[in-house]
Amino acid sequence: MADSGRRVPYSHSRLKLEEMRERAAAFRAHLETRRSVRHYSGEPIERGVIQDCLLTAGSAPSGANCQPWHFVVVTEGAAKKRIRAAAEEAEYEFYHGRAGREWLEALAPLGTDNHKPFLEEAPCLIVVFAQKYGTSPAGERVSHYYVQESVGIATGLLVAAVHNAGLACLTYTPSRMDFLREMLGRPEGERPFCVLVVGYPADGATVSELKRKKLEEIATFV
Ligand code: IYR
Repeated sequence: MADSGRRVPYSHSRLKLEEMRERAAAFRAHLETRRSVRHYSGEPIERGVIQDCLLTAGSAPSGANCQPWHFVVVTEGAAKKRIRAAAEEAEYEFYHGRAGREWLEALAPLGTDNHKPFLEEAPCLIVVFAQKYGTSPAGERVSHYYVQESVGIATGLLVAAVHNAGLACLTYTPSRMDFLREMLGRPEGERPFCVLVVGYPADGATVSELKRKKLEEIATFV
C-alpha cells in the first residue's frame, strides 16, 4: 500500500494576495499557449526532463491513493515503428467505416486521417497504462478505485508538465489500443489509456485554428 496510515504535518506556504493573483494569471496564460501538435522534429529529449514530468504526473490524486498508473516511455525507433504500424491499421478501419458519418464530421476540422507519422517522428511516446487492479507483495489482487478518473488526472498533469518544460505533446488515443499492452510487455490487469506523443514541434508545424470556450460557458458560480 502506498499509504501507511501514519499522519504527518502538512503546510503549504501561504502567498500574499498580489503574488497569488500574479501566479494564477501567469499559469493560465502559459497553459493557454498549449496546443496539440501533430508534426515533430526528431530531436531527442533529455531523459531527466521526461523523468521529472513523469514524477509530476505521479503526484496526481487518486482513488484511495492507489496510484493506478504506469508509464512506458518509448524512444527506440523499431518500437515506435511497430506502434505506428498497428495504430495505422486500427485507424484505417476507423476512418473507412467504424467511425460513422457524424464522428468523421466532428473530426474534419482537425484534418486527421489514418496516417500517423508523428508516432515515428516524435522522439518520445509515453504510453499511459491504467491498472484495473494492483498486486500486493504477497501476490494477491488489490482493488483499485476510480481508475479512469485517477489516470485522467495524472495524464492532465503530465500534459501540463511537458508544456511547462517547453515541449509539445499530443494526447493520442488509437482507435483500438489493445495491442499496446502485449507489445510493451505490460501485465494483464493494465489497459492502455492513451499515448502521449512528446517532442519539439517540427519547423513550420501548424495547428488548426481553435477557439476556447469562455469562462461563462465552462463555469457557474453559485
Ligand atoms: N483516433 C483517431 C480519431 C480521432 C478521434 C478523436 I475523439 C480525436 O479528437 C482525434 C482523432 C485519430 O487519432 O485519428
